[in-house]
Amino acid sequence: MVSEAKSAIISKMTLSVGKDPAFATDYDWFLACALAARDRATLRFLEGKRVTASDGKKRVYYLSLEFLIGRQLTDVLSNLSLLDVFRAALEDLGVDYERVRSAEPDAALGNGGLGRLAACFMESMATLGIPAYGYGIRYDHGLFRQVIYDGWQEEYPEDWLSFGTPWEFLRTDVVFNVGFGGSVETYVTPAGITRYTWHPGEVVHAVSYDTPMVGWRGRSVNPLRLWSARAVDPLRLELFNRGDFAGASSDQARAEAISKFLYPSDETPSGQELRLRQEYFFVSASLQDLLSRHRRIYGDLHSLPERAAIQLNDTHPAVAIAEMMRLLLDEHGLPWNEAWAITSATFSYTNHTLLPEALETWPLAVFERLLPRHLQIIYFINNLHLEAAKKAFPEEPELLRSVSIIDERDGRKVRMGQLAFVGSHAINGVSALHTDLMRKTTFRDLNRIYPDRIQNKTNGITFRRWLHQSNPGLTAILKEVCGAEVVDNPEVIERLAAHAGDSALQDRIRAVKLANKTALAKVIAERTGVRVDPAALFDVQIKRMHEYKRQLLNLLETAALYDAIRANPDADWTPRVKIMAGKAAASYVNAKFIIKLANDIAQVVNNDPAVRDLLKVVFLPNYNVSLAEVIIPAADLSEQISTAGMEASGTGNMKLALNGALTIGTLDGANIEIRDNVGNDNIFIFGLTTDEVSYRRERGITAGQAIAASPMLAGVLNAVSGGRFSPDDPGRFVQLIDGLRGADRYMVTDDFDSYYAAQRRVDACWNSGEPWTRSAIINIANMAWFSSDRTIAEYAREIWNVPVDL
Ligand code: NTF
Repeated sequence: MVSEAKSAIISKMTLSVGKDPAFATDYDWFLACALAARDRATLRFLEGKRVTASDGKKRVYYLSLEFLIGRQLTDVLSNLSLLDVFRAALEDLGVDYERVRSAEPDAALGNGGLGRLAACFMESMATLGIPAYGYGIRYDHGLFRQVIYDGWQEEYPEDWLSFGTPWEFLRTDVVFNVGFGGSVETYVTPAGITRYTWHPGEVVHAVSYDTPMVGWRGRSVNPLRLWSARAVDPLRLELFNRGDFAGASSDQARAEAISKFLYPSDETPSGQELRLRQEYFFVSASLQDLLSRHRRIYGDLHSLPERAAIQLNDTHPAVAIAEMMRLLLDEHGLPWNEAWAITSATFSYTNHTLLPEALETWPLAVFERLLPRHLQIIYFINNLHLEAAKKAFPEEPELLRSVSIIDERDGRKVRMGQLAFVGSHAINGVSALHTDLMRKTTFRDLNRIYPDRIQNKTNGITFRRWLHQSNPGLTAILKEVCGAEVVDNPEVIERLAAHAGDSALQDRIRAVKLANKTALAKVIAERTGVRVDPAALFDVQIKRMHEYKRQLLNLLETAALYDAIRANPDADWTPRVKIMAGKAAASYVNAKFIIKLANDIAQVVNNDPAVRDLLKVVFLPNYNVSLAEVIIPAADLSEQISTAGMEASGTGNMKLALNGALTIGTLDGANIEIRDNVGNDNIFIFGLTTDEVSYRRERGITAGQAIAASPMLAGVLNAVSGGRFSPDDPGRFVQLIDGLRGADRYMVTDDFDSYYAAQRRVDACWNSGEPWTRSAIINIANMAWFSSDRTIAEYAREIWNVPVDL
């Protein structure tokens, strides 16, 4: 096996990379290994496609504008059971696998939770043997690279594709035309039926690239099909010949802009026309592709719902509802009722956020200019939908306003959430609380009209990447204590619980954690210059920077703790390292100030000899999947402190608990289900509940009371806004802190005291040593349910109607 791998790698190095192994760089070795690994996935990949077609198996199509994959080499090798073989082969060649692995750039085609969930789901679908296609955009530039300069975030373009990627196959035969703009022609057939033809004013090509997604033990390999935009005519020769070189390629630039870059903000749509072009571009290509596949295999489109399930990952691909109708009506000549029955039986939609500002809408004028025929179809869908609503609730004209796909308030808009809901047979939230809030708030009225549509599918994470690959030390212990089958069946992790009090096991768990923390300490030193003690409590908050996620609450507590230590340096403090990482959308001013505050606090605290090693503060730049893989196994405490009701689920919370971090968190998103699984004694819950948050919001209760009631809070707000951490610019944080003194939309001040108290419970528990490790073990033992295999099995059974054995 090892010698086979060796010759495969050498052969790729020589004949595909074109390098003499003696002169190969780490990146060359990565390419050679990736190509050799891809070969081993490819046969399975082609076989899977053949079998699915010949057996008439139902396919799942996962439409997502984001796939946050990260590096793939270890994932692919490990899922093909080839990791040890390749490592040994490289060693024989005198090459270090770690360096080869690190040479791969992250595929960062996503912003955060939503995109990472899509990547975990692709892996789980392949693992469960579900025939699935992921459809998305092959962005030339993924999420920006974050550099921290003088404490401020700066954004630089990300370049994962500049040298190509060895994982993909270009499909020169799978190219579709995607139209924009133009006009709609109406005509009446001899049979008296009105028909419509769309004449787009502009057409671009969608070219496809397939990346094989390998399931655990290579059970199946599914394609991730990403579309790249190309101009139909790359050069306008008449302009070129006249010497107008820029003009000659302007069509090309306009077309290719579509797949140039990922929009870098989550939770707040950009509202830009280019974004709508991206959405429609990948949706249209994907639907044309899957319809042509269906027709090739089955002939008739009426059987689509039995053979295909299309999942909309949030509203970003929701225009698919209108595009499917257009294709069925205008291109395939189906009557409206049949087209609608096929569409709504095939689509389902996942909602990932209820933040009001995050719900996607498009001004009618923009929509009509870009997609005139789709707007007609949407009007038609809406008329029928409102008729049905009127019939069901004749006494409630108010209801029509809330369920309408067209928002009639200030400036008419198309609401993508309503469109996705109306066109789908199943709509799901991503945690129990979030789904409950969907029913009660945003989709309350739609839920009354279609009471059986909303269901819950609590998120999950793939244990292959987030446990086996990123934490081999812990995985080895689990195999020994729970049995080697643990890597196939996470449920047996539960066996660990019986040994939670075993001091030998506790010592081993602590030793693995310490080794992981030592590795992280090294990364921290390299990237920030700060030296931290691996024996200290590693307190971690890693996620996108957002006010609702309340990094600011964490930082205010840090500032308060710093003062408390200075005031009483000889008390029995718990040495802590506060570790924070995350990107802010480039235009999100407050989030960028919060990054600056983290860095300013770090400057002051880390250079104050009075606190010695009792407190260190670190902001790690450029948070991405690869950095997460180093931080998560090294965390002791997981910060999940969003305002209750605002974090739809969270998935970092699951990764951290699975790796033995205890959670300090609010009763929000999947934190609630984590608490239910690990038990109240093994988690630090604090803060307002969702009901208390809405009570305050309704009554307009603002920060004044909380500040008046808490001298510590008042003190820390004064310190930060008075320039204590920004002596070079004392007024720097006045506005940020004034936001808390005024509306305090995210109730940072209300939760401050309770958070501070919960942190002191954390200290006490940590100082007691043994109970901490016991709790960590109980956390690990009870996280099996959060495997994305479980989540995907639920989607398969309850939404897609696809057989699955789990
Ligand atoms: C995110 N939503 C939510 O904020 C997270 O709570 C959740 O865990 C993930 O989705 C996955 O479901 C988004 O990223 C977005 F874009 F919808 F706002």
